[in-house]
Amino acid sequence: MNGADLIAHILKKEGIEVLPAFPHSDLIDSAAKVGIRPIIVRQERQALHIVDGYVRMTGGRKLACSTVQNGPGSENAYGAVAQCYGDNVPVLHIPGGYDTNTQGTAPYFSASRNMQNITKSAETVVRGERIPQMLQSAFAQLRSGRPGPVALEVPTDIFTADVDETLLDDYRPQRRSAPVADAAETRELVAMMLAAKTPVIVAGQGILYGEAWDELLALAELTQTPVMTTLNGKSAFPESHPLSLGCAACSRPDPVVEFLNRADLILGLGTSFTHSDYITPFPTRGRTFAQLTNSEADVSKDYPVDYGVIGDAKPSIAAMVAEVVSRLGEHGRKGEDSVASAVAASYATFMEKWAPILASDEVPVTPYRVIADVMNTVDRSKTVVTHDAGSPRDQMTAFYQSLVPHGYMGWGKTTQLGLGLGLMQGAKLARPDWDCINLMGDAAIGMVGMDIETGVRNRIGTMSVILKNSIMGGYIDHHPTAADLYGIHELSGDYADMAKALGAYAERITDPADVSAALKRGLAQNAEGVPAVIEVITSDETRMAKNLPDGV
Ligand SMILES: Cc1ncc(C[n+]2csc(CCOP(=O)(O)OP(=O)(O)O)c2C)c(N)n1
Ligand SMILES: [Mg+2]
Repeated sequence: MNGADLIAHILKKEGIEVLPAFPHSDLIDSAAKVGIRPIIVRQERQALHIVDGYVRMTGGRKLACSTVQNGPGSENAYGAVAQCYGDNVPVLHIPGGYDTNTQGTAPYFSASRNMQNITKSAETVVRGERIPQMLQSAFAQLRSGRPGPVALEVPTDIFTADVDETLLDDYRPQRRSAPVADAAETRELVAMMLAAKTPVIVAGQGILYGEAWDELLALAELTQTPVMTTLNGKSAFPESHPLSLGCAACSRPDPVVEFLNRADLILGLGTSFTHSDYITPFPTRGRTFAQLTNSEADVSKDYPVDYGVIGDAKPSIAAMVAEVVSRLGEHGRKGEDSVASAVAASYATFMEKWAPILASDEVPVTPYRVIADVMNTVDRSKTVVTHDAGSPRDQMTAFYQSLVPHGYMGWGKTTQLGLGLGLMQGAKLARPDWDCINLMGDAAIGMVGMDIETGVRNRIGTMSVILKNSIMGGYIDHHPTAADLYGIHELSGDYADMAKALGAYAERITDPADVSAALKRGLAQNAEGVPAVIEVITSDETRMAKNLPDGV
C-alpha cells in the first residue's frame, strides 16, 4: 500500500463517494480502486466548484474531496478554494505537492503556504505515517465548528511511498459535534424576543448546516416573528410562509426593507451578520442586535451586537422553542395574525409593481419572465436552483421563492462568475433525485462553459439557463469611456450551438411563450443524464428590487 492508497481507504471510511479531479494525481487511481468515483473536469477550478455544491447540498452531512496535480493544477485551483473560504464551505482539497527532494528552492508552488489565508487549515504531509492523524484532524475541522475548506498537500513522493497498511486500523472517522448554547443564554435570547415590540429574525446558512429549519419554523410561528434569510441562508425558511419577508441580499423584496425599518430587535440565527455588497445592510441606530452563531469570530464582526451567543443552530433554537413554550404555552402566539397580515400587505404592494414584469410578454424577453417561468415550471419540492454573479443573482434572489430547505443555493460573499454550473453539478451528484438548475449570464458561462462537457461525459444531468443579453449588465456605468470607445461591456457567442457541440441538449429561445416548454424538454433530458442548456435571448434589464432600509 502506498500513501495515495492509504488516503483513499481513509476517504472511504469517511464516507466519501466522489472525487472531482484533474490529473495527474496518484489519488485518482487509488480512489477508483476503493470505489470512489473520480470525475475529471476541464479545469481545476471546476473540481472545487463541484465539491462546493455537493457539500452545500448535503449541509456538510456528506463530504467530498478534490485532487489536482502539484504546480499548475494547484495554482489553478486557488481561486475556487478562496470561494469556499469566502462562503464558509467545508471542502476537503488534496492537491499534489512537489517532491520533498526538490522543495525549498524556487520556483515551487506550495499549496500549504499559499492557502493559509483561504482555508481553515492548510498543511503538508511530510511522512506517509502522518497521513491518518492529519486526515483525522482535517475531518474533525470539516465536520464541526465554523465551516471552511481544509487543504492537505501531499508531495508526489509521499503519494507513492510505501506505508504500513495497519495504519488504516488506527483511523477513527470523525463525527459532527453540535454544541448547545448555554441554557441561561438561550433563555435571555427568548426574553429579548418576547420583550421586543417589532423583532425580526435573520436566518443564515447555519440553519441549513445545522438542519435547524423545523426549529426555526416553530420559533417563528410560536412567537409570530417575521423571518428574512441571508443570501447564503436562502431556503432555510419557506418563502411562501405568511411570516416570510424574503431574502435580504443585494436585491430584496420591499417587506425586508419595511420590517427592518420598523424593527426594534434584529435577531440573527445561524448567521455571521456579514456586511458585504451582496447582502442587505441593516440599520443599527435604535436597534438591539442579538446573534446566535457557532463561531466567536463572527460575533460583533460587522455589526454592533448587543448579545452574542455561541451554539449550534439546531439544539440551541430547540432550547429557545422549549423556553417559549414554557413561557407562553404550547400554542404561543399562534392564532394572532397581525404580523402575518402586515407582511401580506407589504408583499401585495410590492408585487403590484413586479407581478406584471414577472409575467411580461416583451421581446427581447426580460430575465424576470424567465425566472418566474422556472419557478412555475419546476417541482419546487425537489428542485434546487442557483444564480450566478452579475444581474442574474440580483434578479433572482428577490423573486424566486424557495419552498423547501436546499431548494435554493444562495452564495456570494465572494462572487466568482461561473460558480453556479459547478454548484449544480455537485448538487446533482449529491441528490440525483432532484432537478438542479443554474441561471447564468454571458460572462459567467465564459468562465466555465467547457465544463458543460464534464456534465455530458459524466452523465450529470443539470440544466443551465443562459440569460443572454450580450453584455455585462451594468458595466457601461463602471467604464463609460471604454464602453463608448471600445465596447468593452459587449460579449458575443452562440451558447446553444456551443452546448450542442459539446454533447448537451440545447435550445435557443427568443419568444417568452416558449420558455416553459423548453424548460420541460430540458428537464426530460436531465432525467436521462443529459445536461441541458436553454439559451434565452434577453433584454438589457435594468429594473432591480433594490430599495434600501432607512439610515444605512
Ligand atoms: C471571476 C470574476 N471576475 C469578475 C467579476 C465581476 N463581475 C461581476 S458580474 C460581471 C459581469 C456579468 O455579466 P453577465 O454574466 O453577462 O451577466 P449580466 O449581468 O449581463 O446578466 C463581472 C465582470 C466576478 N464576479 N467574478
Ligand atoms: Mg450578460
